[in-house]
Amino acid sequence: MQSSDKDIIFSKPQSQVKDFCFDAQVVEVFPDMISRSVPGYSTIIDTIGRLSQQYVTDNSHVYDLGCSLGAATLAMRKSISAENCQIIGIDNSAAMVERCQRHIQAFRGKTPVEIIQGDILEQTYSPASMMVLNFTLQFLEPEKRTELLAQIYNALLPGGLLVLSEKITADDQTCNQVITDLHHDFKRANGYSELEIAQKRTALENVMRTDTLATQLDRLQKVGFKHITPWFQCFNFMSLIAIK
Ligand code: GEK
Repeated sequence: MQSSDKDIIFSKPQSQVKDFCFDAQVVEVFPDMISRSVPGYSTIIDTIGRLSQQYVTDNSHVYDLGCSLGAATLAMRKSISAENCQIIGIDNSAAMVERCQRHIQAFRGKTPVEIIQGDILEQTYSPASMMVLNFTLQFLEPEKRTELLAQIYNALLPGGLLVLSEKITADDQTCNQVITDLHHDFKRANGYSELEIAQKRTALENVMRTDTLATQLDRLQKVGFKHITPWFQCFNFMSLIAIK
């Protein structure tokens, strides 16, 4: 991923912490922010690339939903060997899309990429062999999440793959505290102060509502996926694969 400025957005005390949004200020520091905040992010991106080599089939579409700066899109474009495919990245943040388009153009690759600004709930999806929701579903209204997964299931070709990565809450309160503390330790070890951790937490409270693994599995089953497994977990961050 491209180099970026250091994330110091929450380093100064704010009299009132506003809800988090993916604006120009966040775009500037996004690669640094996500790599210092999400344990296993680079492993997940690399694995999405590896899975695309295996699952993307000739003459199909590939979607990166909530693509941000296109890290998963680029990992897939590097690895896809199938012919006549198209990768479509969608994000509803104008600032992200503008930066993502410039970033993608800086790299070469045989698979064409289109980056679209829009709400992933309001798209018409073409037949796809692989779709990625890498830490995006958690930003949708909880009651819209099943609707999106149903759209994804319908768009996927038989044998098609969804990668769903999410921050999760553990069912058990004691365990939830343990994994939350471990995540905060991870952030401290990556240079975030107590103030930054606390203010970011407040900023995300209303915009990122996390589910349990049981809820994630239940939704995927409800929309029709038959083959589902978590393949990665570090603290309260995990990634699942679901195959149609
Ligand atoms: C990565 N996947 O680097 N429609 C479209 N985009 C949305 C919507 C929506 N309804 N809601 C949120 N977003 C990326 C990281 S970040 C995760 C994904 C994070 C977008 C939002 O604008 C942001 O760019 C992205 O989803 C979530 O692999 O920052 O924790």
